[in-house]
Amino acid sequence: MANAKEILKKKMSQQNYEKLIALDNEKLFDFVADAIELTNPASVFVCTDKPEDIQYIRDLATKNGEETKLNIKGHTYHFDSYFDQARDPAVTKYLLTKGSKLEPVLKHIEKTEGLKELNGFFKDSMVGREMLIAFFCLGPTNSDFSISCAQITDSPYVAHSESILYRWGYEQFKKVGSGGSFFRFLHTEGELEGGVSKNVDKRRIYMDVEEDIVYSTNTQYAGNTVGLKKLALRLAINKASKEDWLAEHMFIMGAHGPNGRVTYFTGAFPSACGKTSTAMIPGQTIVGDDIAYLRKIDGKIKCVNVEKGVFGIIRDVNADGDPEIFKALTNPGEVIFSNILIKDGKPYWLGMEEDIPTDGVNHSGQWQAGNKDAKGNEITPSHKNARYCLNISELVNRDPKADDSDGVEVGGIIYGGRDSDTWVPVEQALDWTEGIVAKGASIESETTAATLGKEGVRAFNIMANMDFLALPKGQYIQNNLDFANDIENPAPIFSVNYFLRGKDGEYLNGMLDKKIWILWAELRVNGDVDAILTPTGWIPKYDDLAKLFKDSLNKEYTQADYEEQFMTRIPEQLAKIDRIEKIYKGNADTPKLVFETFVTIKARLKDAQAKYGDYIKPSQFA
Ligand code: SPV
Ligand code: MN
Repeated sequence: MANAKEILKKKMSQQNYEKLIALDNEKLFDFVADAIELTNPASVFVCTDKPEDIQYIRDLATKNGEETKLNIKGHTYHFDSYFDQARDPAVTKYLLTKGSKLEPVLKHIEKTEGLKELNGFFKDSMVGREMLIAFFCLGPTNSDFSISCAQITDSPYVAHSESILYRWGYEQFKKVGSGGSFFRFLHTEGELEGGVSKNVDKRRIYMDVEEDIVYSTNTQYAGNTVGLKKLALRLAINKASKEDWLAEHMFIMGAHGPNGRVTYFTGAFPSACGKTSTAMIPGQTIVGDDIAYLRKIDGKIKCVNVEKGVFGIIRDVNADGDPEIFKALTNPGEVIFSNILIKDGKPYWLGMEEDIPTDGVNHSGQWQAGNKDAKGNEITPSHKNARYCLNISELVNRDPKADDSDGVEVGGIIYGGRDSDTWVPVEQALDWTEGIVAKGASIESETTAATLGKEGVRAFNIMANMDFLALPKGQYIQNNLDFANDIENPAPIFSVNYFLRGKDGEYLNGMLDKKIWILWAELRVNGDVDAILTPTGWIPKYDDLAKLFKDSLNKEYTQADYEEQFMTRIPEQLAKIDRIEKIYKGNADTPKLVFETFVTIKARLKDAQAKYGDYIKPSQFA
């Protein structure tokens, strides 16, 4: 656009104009000028990395009512509309030009049509409001991993959340150079009623992977609006595929082994399946809890946390189960609570293990115990997907390398899901290929409140990244398989399952047992313990687990518990592989190696079945 600068000058104060112009990037100027023309804001604010600019955003969020201060210093809360409580896959689509190769595999809308629809929603959407332009960096700044981002939004809550969750990126943006590549996000919360998006039926989240732009409208829920989170993950998966690295829905944590040894693990689980609590296991250290980039550097797999904060599920966070987070949530520091119950300036949530008042204010408005919604469903005091947003630097268990621009070396990779009857609590895949195919690419999980729709339905979720795949599944698996090609000793891959149930339907493990599985994996990675070979991988020996339970949790772990938990369940394993194979057979570009791997594992399972029967104790393999 030839006159972008004129448009900017007309709408912006001298000071804000100068902040933008200092970035010397025509593509950015065009993006902003187009957005100004379309949305017609009353004013424009450019946020640099200066603390006073970030403070301006914070203050604006409370001034415009999107956030309200709580009793504890630095704490605020925010409500999303009753109908805007989770990511909405139904209206999250890719903008694709007709004939694009991605059409058959991605939920999409034709680009011209989609842009036209968006224009209708964005047109004059910021009249009377201040447009915020903020810059952040995905991954640490000054790093091979860094991706610069420009976010335009009329929601100070969104910009404030981003300032907690992402490294500030105004200075980093100067490195993009004139016209270079960066991610762009345009968001409007649309018309508001009582401070929340009114027209959530017109919520749209459209992504353009050709231009690296995401548009989001008529929604406030962070998973739909915070551009750098799951929206950028989709752009990054696409970019990574072209550049031979990986963008994953993974935590990163430091597992602390004997003699001060720290081994880093990345792990992918579907939403609300224990990813954050694994990153937060007591006695270990957290690098990140949600999104990781993995790159090969000097023959090693390195990873970084894309974020610097946690947007975590608050349900069941309490002093016993999650002491570090609970401490941060109950002491001064910067925290945004969303969709919890408020009474007398104090937040309450399900599972906090304190008495919850029988009335207060929540995402439904004035609330009383027993209230029902229009569909007759009981309204819980806090929403099941209610969240907290805080900076990892608020946590005492932050890993010292959390912001290291070189990343940390991946010692092991973990895949898990909500599985009541098949996988054992922890198991090491025989090699990289089996890890990628039979663990990561075979994740199934019972659905949760993190996305709209029915809960508790078993759903296939490749690498826990299914919701965010911006490329064909087969190509994504191939990228994962190929990733280790030129690595001498690729990190061992493990599966975990925290949700195994016994015959009576009760969970077989306690919340804290995950610590043992991770510490066992740490010992395995470093060659400190032997394991038992089963048809699906290596499982722990009883004595090693008993020692870990005793030393780390001061718990007696019985042989009987071990045998039930680590039993190989042949019929369930075979049925699972059949389900997964069927999915991949219906997928045009599945690599042959996927099917070959399943054939091999099935043959091993059937051999074992012929020898030992359907349900096999670990000792029978030993
Ligand atoms: C998830 O649902 O996986 C999250 C929260 O991490 S969201 O921002 O909604 O993606
Ligand atoms: Mn997530």
